[in-house]
Amino acid sequence: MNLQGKVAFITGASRGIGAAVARALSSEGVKLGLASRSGADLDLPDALGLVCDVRNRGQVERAVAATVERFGRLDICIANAGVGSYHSLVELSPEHLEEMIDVNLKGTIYTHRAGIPHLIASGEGDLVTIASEAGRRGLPGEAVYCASKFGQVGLTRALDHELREKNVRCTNVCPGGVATDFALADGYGRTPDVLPGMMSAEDVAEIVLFILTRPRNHRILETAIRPMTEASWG
Ligand code: NJP
Repeated sequence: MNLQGKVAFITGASRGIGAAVARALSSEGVKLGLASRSGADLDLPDALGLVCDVRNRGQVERAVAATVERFGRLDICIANAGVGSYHSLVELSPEHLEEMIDVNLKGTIYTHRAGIPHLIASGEGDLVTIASEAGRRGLPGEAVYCASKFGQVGLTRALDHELREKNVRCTNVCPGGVATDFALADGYGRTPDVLPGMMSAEDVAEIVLFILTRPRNHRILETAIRPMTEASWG
């Protein structure tokens, strides 16, 4: 399916997976609303950089509205912004606990809630959540991250029921380790020692492009992607 002229809104688009998805969509002729706290537009053509903290529902609503105002429609809504912090539940700082729930879970709810009316109006909508393998399995030291990612997965699965008959396709993307700042951040992301085997952000962006370019007679509900260096956890 050709994406030329479609309009997408992406959160966490300033770097990592979000930026790679933005570049991949731009190369297919998609116009972009790119939301992040830094508001980078990545110097892409037909891209609107939007300063937006997804923890703030009003900012998310205004960023989606600005995208629609600029480009006249919204066909694709991608909730990607996310943070991770890995400790046992009792050792996890209250600040990181709140941040993971607020950014990963509430931010995704706010993003899709703001995008959905426009996706329905488009007549051919796509809603994508960048979740995680941690949204499919419980992982040690990741209780709150898993809780936030299971929440994203549940949200998107439920939205599939609400939106299928309105021709909006809803997809969870569940990667394992991806070599981004998220993975590199010392003591905050996943361990850097497994980086050489990790996937690239561009690998994930290719999957997203594949999902969005399927013929409209079917939809991909979930993709689980893992580097060859990671076990599949059963
Ligand atoms: O992370 P990173 P990834 N409001 O750190 C933005 C999931 N995932 O690309 O605000 C708005 O490179 C931040 O921009 P800025 C992961 O859970 C990853 O790896 O300017 N935006 C930046 O653009 C997440 O959901 C791995 O600082 C906020 C972006 O988010 C998604 O993939 C594995 C924000 C983060 O870029 C993208 O992560 C996996 C806020 N409050 C799932 N806070 C992995 N990398 O290994 C942050 O299973 N951002």
